[in-house]
Amino acid sequence: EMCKLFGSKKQYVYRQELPFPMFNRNDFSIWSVLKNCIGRDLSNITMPVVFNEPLSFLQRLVEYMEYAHLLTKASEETDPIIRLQYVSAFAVSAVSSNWERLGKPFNPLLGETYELERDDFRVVCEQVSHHPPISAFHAENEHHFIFHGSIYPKLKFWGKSVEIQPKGTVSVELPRWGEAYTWTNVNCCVHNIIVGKLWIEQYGSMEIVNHATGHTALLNFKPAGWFSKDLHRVEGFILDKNKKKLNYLYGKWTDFMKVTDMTSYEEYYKENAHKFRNSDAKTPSTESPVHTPKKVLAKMTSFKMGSMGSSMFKSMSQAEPPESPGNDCEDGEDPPPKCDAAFSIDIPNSVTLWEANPRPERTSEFYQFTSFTMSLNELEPGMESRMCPTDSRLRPDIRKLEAGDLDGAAAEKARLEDKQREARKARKGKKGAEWKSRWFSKGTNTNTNEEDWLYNGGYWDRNYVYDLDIF
Ligand code: CLR
Repeated sequence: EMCKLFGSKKQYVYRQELPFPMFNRNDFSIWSVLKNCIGRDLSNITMPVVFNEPLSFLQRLVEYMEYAHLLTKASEETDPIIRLQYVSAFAVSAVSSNWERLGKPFNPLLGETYELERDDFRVVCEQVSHHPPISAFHAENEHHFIFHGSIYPKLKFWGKSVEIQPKGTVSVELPRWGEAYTWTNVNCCVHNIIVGKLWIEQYGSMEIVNHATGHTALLNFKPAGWFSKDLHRVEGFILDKNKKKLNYLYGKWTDFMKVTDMTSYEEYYKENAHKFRNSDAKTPSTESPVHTPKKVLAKMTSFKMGSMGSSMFKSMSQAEPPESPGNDCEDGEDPPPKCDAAFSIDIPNSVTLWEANPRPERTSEFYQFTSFTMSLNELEPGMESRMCPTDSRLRPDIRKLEAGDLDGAAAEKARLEDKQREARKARKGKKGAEWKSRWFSKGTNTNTNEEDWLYNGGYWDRNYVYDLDIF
């Protein structure tokens, strides 16, 4: 079941701003909320609304689609190596909107849905599980691609940082070529929970597999480490099924991806070895997040924040150097590394696969949203009458935060979460009342043999007659 494209939408200009700028968070301490959660899974923790951004996590997932045209491009290429280059560029572009995004999206309610129709794709999402929180999505383009997956974001608090592991596989299918590609997104880390400026990092390796041909793209999202040269950098290779390197891919997840041939790559690094020397010598490990030594943690938890300034933490942990080398300086604050603008990698014979759109003018007043993100909670004309009644756009708490009503948002959020708890209680022990997702079913991803949530179809028939009342 593929979609009809909607020519009529072409005229519509999506909003570039939100109705109300975000609140200043300086008077609120994330640490005071999280200090009792060290080592715990934060996936379902309730935080004050001031730390939220006016989006549901389902909408945040649809940010994967901003550069969906790259999948159409992939489908239009006749060479499987070039197709994989574009799919890889898409995989990187899909996480580009996370740059400087430090708001927490609202946890979707069980049964919440979200849809988005654009000229070149349409996508439907559903919150299919609450414990653990799992969000499933299915996007399609009539001629070119299907993109689907289910994500369980696992948040772990390590003291100084929150590490986020987006568990779950995502898949791209190119029906024209009978190909399926799969990968898992890299982890991200929010630094400086206790003191300093929050900043976000994505790091680790990502393997994109073409299951039909055995080609893979092996990408490394580099940790910022101590050298600004590596900040946001992604690099890797396209390999054939015998692991022979065919192309070199490089770029930044915030910015662009390029590809070049192996000869140009080898020559460039030979000739420019001096430029890379120090970062080769001391690249910190990518394996573990920023762990705070146990001794320091023990002190921190028994320590009362508030009257005493946060600088106390700094001197305290400085007095207690880590026993083992971690991946940072362990002095309580990791300043967000600055990008070395003078440093660039420009390899001859490169082709640009993807370039990020500039952020809109007033992005910093609006949660650092991209232009695409600005429109995700927009009620487009005529939408209300055709929309599914469980759509995220109808959530009153998100709508209130967007409109600048912080107290109203907090009250609505509490009400909705309460309502969800009551509904769960009412189902408990009742035969035949078990929760059942509507648009997705639990199944096996035939490419990876892992558990996945697969689209049942039917959403776009727009026959929304059921009595689910979650708002
Ligand atoms: C990153 C890209 C992945 C999917 C994914 C899952 C969870 C998201 C994460 C992304 C981005 C960062 C995120 C996280 C959930 C909470 C966290 C939004 C989209 C925010 C930044 C945490 C803020 C709260 C702390 C400051 C305490 O493919």
